Amino acid sequence: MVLSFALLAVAHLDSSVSGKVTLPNGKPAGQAIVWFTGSARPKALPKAVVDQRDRTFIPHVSVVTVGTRVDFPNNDVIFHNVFTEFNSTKFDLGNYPKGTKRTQVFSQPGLAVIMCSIHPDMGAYIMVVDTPFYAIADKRGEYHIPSIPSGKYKVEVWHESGARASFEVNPGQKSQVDIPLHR
Ligand SMILES: [Cu+2]
Repeated sequence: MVLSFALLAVAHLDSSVSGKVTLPNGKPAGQAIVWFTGSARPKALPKAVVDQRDRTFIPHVSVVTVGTRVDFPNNDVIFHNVFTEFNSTKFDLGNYPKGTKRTQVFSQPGLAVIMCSIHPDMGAYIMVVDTPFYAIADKRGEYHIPSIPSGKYKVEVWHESGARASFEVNPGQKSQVDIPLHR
């Protein structure tokens, strides 16, 4: 009786998933975005910001859940513009000065490519995901997703270089998932 109770408890425990993402050349895929889509739907994040300082969007790569409102403050001494291509739709938040901000809600999953029409070398990416289970790999390509319920998930991985991966996994059966990307 005690034993069966223990097994039941283990079976229902959430697991964590970790691993290393590598590029097709074997190097670490730093800032790769990894997300596990299953039956759980996410809440919108309470806050997300892509800042503009020193002619740079910060962070360069971010991930948000569907429905998240992203602020784009201008904290630079010069004017910036923010325009986005998202799900083949272009948004233009206009040109705006230091100390002001514009906001965009991302209501569907997909990749948003953020650009500034004044400074063509400025760029950032926001991946919008329809799941609460995601991570951005560190510069060594290592990612960690804490507390994910066991079950079948579609894993998708995106990297700025264009390298990708897509496969299925059950985190209840496998806690170390290394991911080699391909073109
Ligand atoms: Cu700019």
